[in-house]
Amino acid sequence: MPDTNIPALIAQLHTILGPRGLLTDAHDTAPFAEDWRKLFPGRTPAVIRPENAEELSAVVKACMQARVALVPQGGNTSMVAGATPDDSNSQLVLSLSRMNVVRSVDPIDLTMTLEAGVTLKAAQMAASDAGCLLPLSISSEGTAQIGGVLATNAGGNNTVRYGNARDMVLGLEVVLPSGEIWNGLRRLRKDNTGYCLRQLFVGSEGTLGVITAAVLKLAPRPNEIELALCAVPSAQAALDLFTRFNRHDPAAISAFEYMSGAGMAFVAKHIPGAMIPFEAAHYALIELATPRRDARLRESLEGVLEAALEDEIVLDAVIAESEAQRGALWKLREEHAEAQKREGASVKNDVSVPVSRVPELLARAEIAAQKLIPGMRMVPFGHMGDGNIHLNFEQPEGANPVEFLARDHDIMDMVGEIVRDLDGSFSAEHGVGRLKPYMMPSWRGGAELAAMQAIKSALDPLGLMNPGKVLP
Ligand code: 2HG
Ligand code: ZN
Repeated sequence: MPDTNIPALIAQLHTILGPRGLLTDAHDTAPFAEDWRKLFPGRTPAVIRPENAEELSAVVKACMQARVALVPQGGNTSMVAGATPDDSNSQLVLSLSRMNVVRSVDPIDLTMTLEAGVTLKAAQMAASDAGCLLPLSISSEGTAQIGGVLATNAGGNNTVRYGNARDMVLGLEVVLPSGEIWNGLRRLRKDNTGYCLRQLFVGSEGTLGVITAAVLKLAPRPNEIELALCAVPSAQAALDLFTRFNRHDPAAISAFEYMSGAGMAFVAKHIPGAMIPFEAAHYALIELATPRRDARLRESLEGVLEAALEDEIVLDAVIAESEAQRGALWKLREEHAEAQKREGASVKNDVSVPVSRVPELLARAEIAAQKLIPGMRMVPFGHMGDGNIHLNFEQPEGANPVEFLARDHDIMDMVGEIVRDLDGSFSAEHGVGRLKPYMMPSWRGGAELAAMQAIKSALDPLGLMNPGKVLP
């Protein structure tokens, strides 16, 4: 007979976890119940903070017995409300933040083994200390944790060269919805032994189990890095510039990002210390990197940019002269989300299209947007080298934010129609979360969604792992 008595369950969890492992005071639990964008305010009776996989296993078994749902959470930086509970006050949050040990870094194998609660930034630093590079970089890396980064298959700024989080995973440890621990922390480059379970959990957004540790693939740490910010006359020119760098030396490109004048203006307005070198309607940020010390990336960069300036594909350019200047230029790009949040209400569209179709996407979206809501401000930015644009819309100046946000599905559907026509995806890197399951039937319906649902029922027959996320 299931026991849905939450106070009794919490008393049981208290015994398993001890006082440090459980938060129940409303003041302490509130930050875990609200998503970063504040789209879906939730409530939870408790936040579970296990110290290791064994504790977590016991917790999952107790919750299963009591038929109480769990919402796994890393750094709580989801853009699609994928890691927060609903407002029923009946789902428990599972925070992995106490499991934060980097267990080893191996510079010969080029791997690192670490626990889910390590922040991405701390993981990058541990890799760097060992002469290696963890080539995954996202705007929220100071807060985002490895478990969440993997569970959502994060993409970010270096995907153009190294792929998404998925491409870095060699092994995983997962606590399954049954409470069993699967130890798949293998660090093999080749391991062809049946279904690739680890890839099933990567991108499952906590709906199939809880990632507790991982083995990640590293790269050698770069010794030469060059970064340029360019003003370009159009999105098409940004694409042409990308093509030129690609033809020159694709192996050197570690990032190729696009920004608009609108987004840069928000950064200038809202982010203290942001210095925009020149005003433009469109920008490209290009990073080249290599572990070689004799690659003369600076010459390469200058050569391509000089030709592009001559052909008026680039209007102006600045090259970072130091690590500090590199940091300052990257900040202009990475603070876009924060600046947009401070400007007011916005509707985000994390979409991807074939790289060659990005300019058409932007042109068509601008026209359709003005038809739908005159005065709505398009703020496109993102990972142009991957065809992944954050095609975000800010409320018209002075508009009522609540009324604007009430139109979110209209805006997302307007963008979706264009993206579908361009053979793109409605979620490139942020995932589906709680915001977008309604889109799954029309985008992934039929055999694909049925297979996903079959996998979900096989692993989580009671539907207690992150319910309401991903699947409709
Ligand atoms: C980024 O690339 C993040 O900065 C956030 O993916 C994008 O705010 C967004 O839409
Ligand atoms: Zn992004």
